[in-house]
Amino acid sequence: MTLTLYNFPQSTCSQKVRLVLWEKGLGFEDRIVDHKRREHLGEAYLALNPNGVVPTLVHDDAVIIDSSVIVEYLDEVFPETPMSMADAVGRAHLRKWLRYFEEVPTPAIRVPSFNNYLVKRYAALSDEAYRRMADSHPMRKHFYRRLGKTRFGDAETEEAMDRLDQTLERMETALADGRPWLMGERLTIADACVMPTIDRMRDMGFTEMWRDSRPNVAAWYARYADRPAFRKTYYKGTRLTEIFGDAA
Ligand SMILES: N[C@@H](CCC(=O)N[C@@H](CS)C(=O)NCC(=O)O)C(=O)O
Repeated sequence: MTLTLYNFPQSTCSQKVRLVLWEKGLGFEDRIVDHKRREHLGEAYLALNPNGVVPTLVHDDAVIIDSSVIVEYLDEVFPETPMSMADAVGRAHLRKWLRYFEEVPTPAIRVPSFNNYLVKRYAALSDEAYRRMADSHPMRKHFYRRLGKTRFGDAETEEAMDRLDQTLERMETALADGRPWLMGERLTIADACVMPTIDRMRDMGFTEMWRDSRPNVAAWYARYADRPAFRKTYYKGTRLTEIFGDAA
């Protein structure tokens, strides 16, 4: 049995999957995709993942794409150390979190990440080269066009921060009454799917959004950060501040 994860060290979507692989004790080949060389947009990678994004999991001959799909797949195929719920109602509630994360915080976190750090990658490009870069993305063309080489507009930035704030508020409520994890006593893929967003916020200096005002979220972060799977996922070089230095 072989598992290969094509991923970027700093990508939140990749971090979701690494958290789950490590938590479940699954050995995998950590195949770093070379962003600088645009490997994720090359023919060989697009044959695996036509969306031109990471992560992609290859399990023996099966190619599985999309981080939330991958973590559900891993939990189904490798049921030891379960990270889902035993009953159908519990699984429905868990999936409700996954869909919410995909709809609300996952797109939102990209906005400050690009505004403050990732946009630096494109500063040296001419407008024409930037346009070509944007248009080469099968799934992110319009995203890069909106980013426009500098930053997203104020309205989009404010909306993103509001969405992140709502996510923290929902988490704070779900973690009330001493519940250690979003689904209660068990650490599930729901926790793994939102952790990279919260960790990215921490990395970008947004901790004041929960440090004093949302103690359940603060305790949840500290609890998760103490796990071996977390430390293995966030090895040196996986945070934006380590790569890009000060905010743009
Ligand atoms: N829905 C996809 C989204 C994946 C995604 O957006 N990946 C980003 C990194 S987090 C990416 O590969 N971006 C490539 C680029 O912007 O060039 C998933 O969850 O796997």
